[in-house]
Amino acid sequence: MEKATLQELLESRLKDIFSIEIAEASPQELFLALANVVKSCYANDWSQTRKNLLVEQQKQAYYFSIEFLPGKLLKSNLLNLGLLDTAEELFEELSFSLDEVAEVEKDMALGNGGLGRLASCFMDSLASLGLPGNGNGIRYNYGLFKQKFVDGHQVELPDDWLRAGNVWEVRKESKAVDIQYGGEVYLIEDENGRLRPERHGGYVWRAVPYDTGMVGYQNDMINTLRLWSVEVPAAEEANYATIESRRSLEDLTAVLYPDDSNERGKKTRLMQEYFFVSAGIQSIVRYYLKLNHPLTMMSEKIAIHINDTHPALCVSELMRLLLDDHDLPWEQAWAITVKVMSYTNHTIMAEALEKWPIDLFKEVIPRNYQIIEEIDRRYLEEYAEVHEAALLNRTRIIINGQVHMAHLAIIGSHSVNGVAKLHSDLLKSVVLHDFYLIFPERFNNKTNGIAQRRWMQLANQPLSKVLDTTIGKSWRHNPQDLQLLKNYQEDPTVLQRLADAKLTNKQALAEYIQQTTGIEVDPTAIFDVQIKRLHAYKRQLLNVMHILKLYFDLKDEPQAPIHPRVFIFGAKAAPSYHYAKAIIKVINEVANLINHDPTINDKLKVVFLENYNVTLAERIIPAADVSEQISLASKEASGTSNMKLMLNGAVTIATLDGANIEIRDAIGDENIAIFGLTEEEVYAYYAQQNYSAYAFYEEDPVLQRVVNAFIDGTIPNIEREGREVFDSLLKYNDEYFLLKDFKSYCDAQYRVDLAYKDQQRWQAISLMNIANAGKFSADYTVQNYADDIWQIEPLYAHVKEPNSASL
Ligand code: C3B
Repeated sequence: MEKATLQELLESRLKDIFSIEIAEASPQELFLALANVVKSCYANDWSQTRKNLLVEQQKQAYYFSIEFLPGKLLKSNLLNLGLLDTAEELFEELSFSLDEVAEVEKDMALGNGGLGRLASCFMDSLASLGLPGNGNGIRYNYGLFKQKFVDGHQVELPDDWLRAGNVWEVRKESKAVDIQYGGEVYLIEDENGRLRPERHGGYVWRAVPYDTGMVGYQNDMINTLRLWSVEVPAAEEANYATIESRRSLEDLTAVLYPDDSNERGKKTRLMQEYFFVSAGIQSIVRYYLKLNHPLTMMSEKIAIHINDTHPALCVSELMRLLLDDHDLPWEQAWAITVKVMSYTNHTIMAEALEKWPIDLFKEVIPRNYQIIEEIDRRYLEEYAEVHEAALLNRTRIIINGQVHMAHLAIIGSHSVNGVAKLHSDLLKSVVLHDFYLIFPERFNNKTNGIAQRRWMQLANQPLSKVLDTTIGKSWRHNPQDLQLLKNYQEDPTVLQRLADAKLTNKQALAEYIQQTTGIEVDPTAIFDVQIKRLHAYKRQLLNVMHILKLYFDLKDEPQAPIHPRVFIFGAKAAPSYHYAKAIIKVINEVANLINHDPTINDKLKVVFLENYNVTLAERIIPAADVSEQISLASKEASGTSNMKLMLNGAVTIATLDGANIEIRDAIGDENIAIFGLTEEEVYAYYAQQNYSAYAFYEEDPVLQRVVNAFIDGTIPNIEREGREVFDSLLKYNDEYFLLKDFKSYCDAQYRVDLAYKDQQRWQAISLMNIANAGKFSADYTVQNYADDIWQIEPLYAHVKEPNSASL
């Protein structure tokens, strides 16, 4: 599209919506008008995609996830439609900045962290590969809370993202479905001797879908992210006459639960899970019936993915529809279900493996409960002759009055995968070992990936430009073409250009830090970044301990040859996660201490940026020199910020955990700073039960000084929190082995400091990180899901751009 055409469209939208001219428009008005233009640019392709899928009867995948974290969509839609440059030029001509306009958009934060962001990266890749794959989730009125720091403490404020409306969504009233809750269900024998459910009492709520187009990268493919919102069914208006009764209904899709690992026992959460599962499955079956294909062949047209255990009810809900509404015999319904379903596990943390009390299940979804009981009974019966009773009792779905959602998902799916090699191995050998004995063929690995177009081109324009002029533009759809950069490892011009791009990004972040926190940071310092949810196992505390060590080193020897460093944190803690909140307070007070100590001479700065989200990640990641991936080995399933930071040229300090191992394998030991216990060593400690945090503390005076700092008044204002930290390390024997890993972590940090001082070497390492990051594109991950699990194929041929460079 020509610039002039875009301008005309923009002008006419501004007239239509606001009756104003461009010159009078505010960034808000420009955003809305431009977003509407963008939407109209893909409207036709969206309906065409749907039509073609129906005509071609192609198999489609449906990704069920209780979280999606798309972030802002304006620039990514412009990019994918091939309009980004044109829009940028136009706005510049009109003396506006596109960035300022894009800034207005609300960050769509319908997720907590890695799991939700992964779902959104997958949406991008599915569409960009031309693969028919749709998202199914919940349209929360309030996204993940906004984080503020008050006196160093985290305070949570509501994220009212929908207040000004959401320009991208389309309400599809005609596609609404009813969701049944509660009541009593009796099984009555019909004239053919078949047991039929008869429901007494209970209530019905309406699920209304809001669809958002997921725009493929310059290939005319538009998939759909369908998010469901609760409403009063038309026939029941009279029963919801009071504000209170309406509120209690509306509560269902009001808020995203802000704990990313544990929402045990909350009735509304279970109702949410059933809500988007039932709505999604009903709409899929309705669509499938339009194809006039026999139900028994459903797996030829439909793949349903269970993203973590939250949508595990997909299994019992599809069974319910096939049995109760379509009269299929149990065996047929079960065979269909298992072929259609697949499941991803995202964590080995026990608290995240959901279990629900059966009383709650019976109360909320009685018919699903009956079906789950029957699945459980038949499971025990079917495998009784093959496996020992003890094994079956450990793997059955209902154990000790609780429904185990992971068990339901595994028994009801043909594929179970982890999200990095190590994680998938641990599932087989430890966490889900019992299931592996029963269903070895179901287990596989799909290492996570990231959307390189968003995390490079959109987030990091300076670096994208260097890449484009050095190796061509093909990396956008052939991420492995980033390997071409390896040819320039010793090219001083290219290395300098990479360094310049990094500096530009660091200057921009330094400005943001100054504006939002008042802290001055020097862009020539090392920017050392740890951005992720706050969890004990991710060990932000280990990072703090190293910062304290450097602080003491500088106190003892102000001229110590340490390259200046800015430690940057971004992290939200679940509001109920007391210990994580204590760590936030400690980090903020350590920051206060160090940033205000003149004797440190600005050699160290600590910055904790508020309200870490996708948009903030897009600011921080391009400016990072060092990426902190320091979880205790075995605990981080994969991690994805490790991939984003690597792609942007940061050098990683890492334990051999999650995808860090694959990153190390891709770039070689010389381009990453590895430290700490291995997974085998961690498990050896568990087996021998001989870890003594105190022993490490006792023998290392440096460690003693650091650990004592939490309680000896060195860090002001953390009396309670400092004590909690101290006790977690010594009194409760340091669950995540920080004291054991401290020394090797400090050594790795020292190596990083040395490497940075040799800028030529540093830039070459950084280059190798960028060059090898293509492997971790979600395009490849999604292609693997498509080939191995979903068996879906592209609708349109993959559009390729000509590449000016070659190997
Ligand atoms: C996260 C894991 O903690 C990460 O290691 C992983 O990279 C991502 O999922 C994506 O697979 N995770 C999460 O964000 N929320 C959960 N409930 C479980 C895992």
